[in-house]
Amino acid sequence: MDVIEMLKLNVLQGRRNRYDDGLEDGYYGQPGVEELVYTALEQGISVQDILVRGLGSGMEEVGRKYDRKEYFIPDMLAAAEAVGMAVEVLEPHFQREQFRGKGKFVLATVEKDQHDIGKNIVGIMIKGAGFQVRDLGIDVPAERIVETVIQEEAPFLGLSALLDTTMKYMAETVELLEKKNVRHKVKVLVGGAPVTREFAEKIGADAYCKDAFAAVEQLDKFIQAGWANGC
Ligand code: B12
Repeated sequence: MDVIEMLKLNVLQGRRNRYDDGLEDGYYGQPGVEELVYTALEQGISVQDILVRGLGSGMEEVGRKYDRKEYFIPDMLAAAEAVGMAVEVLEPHFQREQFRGKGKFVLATVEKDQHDIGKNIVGIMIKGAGFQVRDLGIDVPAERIVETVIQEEAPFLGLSALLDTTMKYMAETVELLEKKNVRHKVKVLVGGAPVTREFAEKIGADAYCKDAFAAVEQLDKFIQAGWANGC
């Protein structure tokens, strides 16, 4: 099994490091997600591959298991913690300070939503692509998001929602941008498992992105079209 497969397996087992037991017996003492991330980096595997093919794909499988009622909330939490820790280890490896010139990107998980794994992956990838990311975290009210966009004069905003019940706060945020008369100054990207292209269009967002790669591609398209740095 290669290191990416082992990463996926250890996300599924919810093992942060070698001292975690895992959901099944027999793992204690073996490398967990933290050690495997270091091994992958040593092997020259890219941060994108570690994030998307290893951690992201492991979390997607966790989601499927939860849907099939094979996993429950504590299992999801253990997996999420393992991924969260790996993301922290990876972050410094994906900072290319010299290429930060593509513009500011404000990023947030909307109000009443605490899911942040996908958002964090998007944040790291966008940072790596040369944007200056201002991550406001989870459960962020529309007022705070819009205030930050205005203060930072950010040309890009990314909103994440993982719950049917919180998608409406994306719409609220876009409406507030209109109300404050700054909607024309910022491109709004939306994403998260329940979000669709149709929903994005309906609420007047500029783009729906199915994953972090799509987000980077979309941002580059905006820039090629002449949109950057507070247009
Ligand atoms: C992990 C998880 C949790 C963890 C979250 C931990 C964390 N730190 O994030 C915990 C255990 C806390 C949790 C809690 C809950 N969860 Co939950 N959770 C999940 C799970 C299993 C995985 C989500 C995930 O991390 N996916 C992996 C990442 C990599 O994928 P992603 O988030 O989709 O992100 C990618 C893209 O969507 C996109 N993207 C995401 N955001 C953005 C933003 C932008 C700007 C862009 C461009 C792109 C983009 O790019 C990302 C990377 O490629 C999903 C199942 C699923 N199928 O999604 C359920 C799921 C989202 N949860 C669900 C539910 C119901 C809950 C709870 C209400 C459960 C409960 N009864 O308490 C609570 C709600 C808590 C809250 N208020 O937010 C439901 C939502 C159902 C719905 N449609 O509304 C799901 C779908 C499970 C299910 N099938 O029922 N959850």
